Amino acid sequence: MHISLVTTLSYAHHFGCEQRSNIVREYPFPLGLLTLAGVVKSLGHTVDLVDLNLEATECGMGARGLYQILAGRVLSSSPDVIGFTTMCDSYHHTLRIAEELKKMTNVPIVLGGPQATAVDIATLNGFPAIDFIVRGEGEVAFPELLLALDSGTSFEDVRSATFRENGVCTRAMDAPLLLNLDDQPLPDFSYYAFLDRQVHFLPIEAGRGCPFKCDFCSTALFFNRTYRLKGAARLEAEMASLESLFGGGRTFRFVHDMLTVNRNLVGRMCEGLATLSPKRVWSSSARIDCVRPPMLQTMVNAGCNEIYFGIETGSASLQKRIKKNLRLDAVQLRVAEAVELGMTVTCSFMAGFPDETVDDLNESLGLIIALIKTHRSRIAVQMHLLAPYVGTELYERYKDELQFDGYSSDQTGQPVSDADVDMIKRHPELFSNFYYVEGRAMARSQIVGVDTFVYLVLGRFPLTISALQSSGHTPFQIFRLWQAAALSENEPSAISAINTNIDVVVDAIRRMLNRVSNPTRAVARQLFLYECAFVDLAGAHPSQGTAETPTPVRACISLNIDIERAWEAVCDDKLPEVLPLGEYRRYCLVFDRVTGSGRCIQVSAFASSIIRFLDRGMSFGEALPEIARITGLGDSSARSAAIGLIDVLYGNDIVTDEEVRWTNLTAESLRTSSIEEERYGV
Ligand code: B12
Ligand code: SF4
Repeated sequence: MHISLVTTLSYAHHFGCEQRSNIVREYPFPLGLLTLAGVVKSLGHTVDLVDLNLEATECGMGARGLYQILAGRVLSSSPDVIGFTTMCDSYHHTLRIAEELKKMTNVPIVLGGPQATAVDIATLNGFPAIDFIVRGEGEVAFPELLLALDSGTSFEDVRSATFRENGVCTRAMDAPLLLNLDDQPLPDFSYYAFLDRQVHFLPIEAGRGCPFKCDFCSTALFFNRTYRLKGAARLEAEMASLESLFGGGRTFRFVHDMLTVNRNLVGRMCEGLATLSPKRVWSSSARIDCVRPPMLQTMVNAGCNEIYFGIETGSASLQKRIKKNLRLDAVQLRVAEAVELGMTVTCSFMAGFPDETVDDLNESLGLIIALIKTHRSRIAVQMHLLAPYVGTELYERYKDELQFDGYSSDQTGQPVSDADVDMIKRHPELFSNFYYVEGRAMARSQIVGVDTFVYLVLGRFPLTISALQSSGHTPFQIFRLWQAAALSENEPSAISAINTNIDVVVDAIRRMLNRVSNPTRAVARQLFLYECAFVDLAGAHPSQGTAETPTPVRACISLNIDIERAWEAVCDDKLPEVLPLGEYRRYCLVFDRVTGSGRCIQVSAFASSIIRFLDRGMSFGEALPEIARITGLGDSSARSAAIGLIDVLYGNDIVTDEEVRWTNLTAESLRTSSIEEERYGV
């Protein structure tokens, strides 16, 4: 049979793939469909893979009649069967494209994947366009369904199928879970061969299943809580196959619900991977209570350089209530161990649990700030609003209380049109992830924007926030101050993580600082100015500079912050003691006063000491020994080098006429002045 396998429609929003030729470094490959393509092709079927996101970006996401156009594309290869994969964020698109298809053809339409599995009966009841749903893993069930369709036999024996029989929705018995993933055909990535070397991160399914029972999580149930892990030989075969398509030297994302559950299996897998030549680099997710230092070390030896920890909440009591049950005293320890081993760590948090209190959220925000302060650029934090997924224990408990306000979690993540909203409101049982549950102890209005606050305020302005915190504000109070400032000029949706624009965030911080009155406001303001400069430096973080590596620097005539010392002071809660900040001199910040736009310029430590000199923090004579030390040059060569650099800085408008006049210097006068006699201090 010829099968059209169709992706979800959502990446364009998430990943900004503008054109087929301009694909991002990390493409969200539809791993489930590529896996199924491998399986059914090995059985003699042919497969056309339709990536709706590529198709939609070609004709424009907002194109008139988009669903019709996409349906036409699905039919273009004249399939005998159409199979959609599904996710909660994009289920409305899937259903509407299926409806368009049904107007054009009688070809059977099959849905599979996480969302259709969770809402199989409700979907068949509400949408006649859908003929079949395959629940859970597709490797056994989908070929059985194809066989039944081809031979015209009954669907009763198609395991894991949900179908209509005499107008009644019926579930066939479940297919057994695959216990051995190693012997399955390789996923067929050839459909994306056109990406060639553009993608750097490549996904590999390392295994399936998680035995834990967190009450908000839908994945554990999907794989029936049965943990499986592929062996090193299989993983190597998958990596080699991907490298043959996309080139060597890639980083692999090991996809697994919870890779580190079984210490022995992980140990064996890592031992195998450690012997590979060349050794491959990979990332994975884990629970902090399922990785002790020996396992972390083994993983690092095997090539793991990045780890993702789902922490969810910084409140010990909420940990228990959501059944995550992590011991929070282990968080800092485990993250420190991973960082120490050279890993990059991501810690993910959630907010918006129905019984979450202000204290709970305060503890989460406090833990996030503490993690950022301790680990700086080695750690990334995420904050997701709870999305009540169908199929979770939490959903079952609150499904009668779902409310919709158009402000969705980034776990749902995409803008919806009026027609979508209509559909979502008619079917809360299908689209629960777009809804929320009003908190018992905290109103929805109290947490709007907390996701943006963590990503863009704590993530980009940690010094500013820490300065406010050290003056006595709790993290929750700071969030509320920022939220009030952000909401005073914007609709709630404008500060959602999805739609947000960094300018909205920055303006709100500025307004918030104007409203705060406390002794450290001046400090917070200075730090804010400093951190603003980095907003333009994609990926750069103020804490990244060291004596060895260039520190991002910005031109601001009198703002010279020794950022290392400021960090230390903030982290030790000693900021007020080491005021005023203006006295700290180490790495200078260069701020483009001409455009006033906060243009960022990276300069070396050497250049920064020159600029510091020009900022009249010290005399040329005082600066020179340090310049000589940094450059390793003797005094006289260092002096020539410094003068040359000032010429360059001056010539490139990094320092301005005014500054040069202010220090009573010109490049010319520098050349002629005597070092000992020059003193341009305050
Ligand atoms: C890797 C991953 C991603 C990647 C890649 C996504 C992708 N399109 O493949 C990225 C980071 C981009 C991502 C993004 C998102 N993800 Co995600 N993601 C995962 C993860 C960890 C693994 C998915 C995977 O590749 N599994 C391996 C493959 C082989 O399994 P599979 O896709 O389930 O496919 C099997 C079956 O489902 C079935 N099947 C699948 N499709 C079809 C189709 C047919 C016709 C048939 C018959 C069978 C079938 O057969 C396959 C083989 O057995 C899962 C968690 C998990 N363990 O499942 C979450 C998960 C799928 N993601 C989820 C969500 C919510 C999202 C986001 C909305 C938000 C977010 N969390 O970031 C976005 C949406 C993006 C999108 N629409 O694609 C939820 C989905 C819940 C739901 N009810 O829909 C999950 C389950 C995690 C969770 N939080 O509970 N995700
Ligand atoms: S949140 Fe993580 S640990 Fe908890 S059940 Fe889901 S996959 Fe397992």
